[in-house]
Amino acid sequence: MITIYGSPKSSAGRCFWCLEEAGVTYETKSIDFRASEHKSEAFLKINRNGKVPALVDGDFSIWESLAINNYIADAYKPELLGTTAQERGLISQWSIWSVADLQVPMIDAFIQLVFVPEPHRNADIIAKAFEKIPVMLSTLEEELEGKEFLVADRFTLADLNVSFVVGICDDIKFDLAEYKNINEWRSRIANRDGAKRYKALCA
Ligand SMILES: N[C@@H](CCC(=O)N[C@@H](CS)C(=O)NCC(=O)O)C(=O)O
Repeated sequence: MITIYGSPKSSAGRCFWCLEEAGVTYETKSIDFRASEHKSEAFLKINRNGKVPALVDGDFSIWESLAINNYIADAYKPELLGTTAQERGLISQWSIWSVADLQVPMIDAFIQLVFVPEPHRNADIIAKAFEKIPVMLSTLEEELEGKEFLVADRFTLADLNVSFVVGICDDIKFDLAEYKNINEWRSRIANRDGAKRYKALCA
């Protein structure tokens, strides 16, 4: 049995989505941060960093959301990982870019706009984040010109991992109206059964 630790509405969300795309059966264990369950002895045995997501599959455990998604795809739906060395390289490139570059200003803005009460928000952090985000969205917009998906001509982990981060724009109310290719790509992805099942988990 596969167990995923975390909530679909956190950074674990990309792993819940990947499990839905892979069509595997799994159980969910939410972690109570207020009760410091993530620092409990039992959970630290699963992820010594005391963070979610973490996934246990039988007697195997793994943490770090991108690595978890690679594992799920490799074990249960390998086509999500790419079928050639070049596809796998590019899928890895976009997936790493999504967390190492795109996600950084997104999370800066998210923390301020979602977690920090309005009177205490740091306008400078928000302004800097909103300056950086369009530069990276333009890169994505250009890449998607004339393409249905980021790598190959089908949905892969690159689309899942990158669109998961682009989805933060909805939470921070970053206007995507001018990004035609990104919007069409997001609609294409949102129509997938796996994406719909994942969205339902977040409702
Ligand atoms: N790079 C990690 C980030 C994991 C992470 O920061 N998770 C947060 C929840 S979204 C967490 O568990 N925070 C608890 C803590 O830092 O104490 C991943 O993508 O898996």
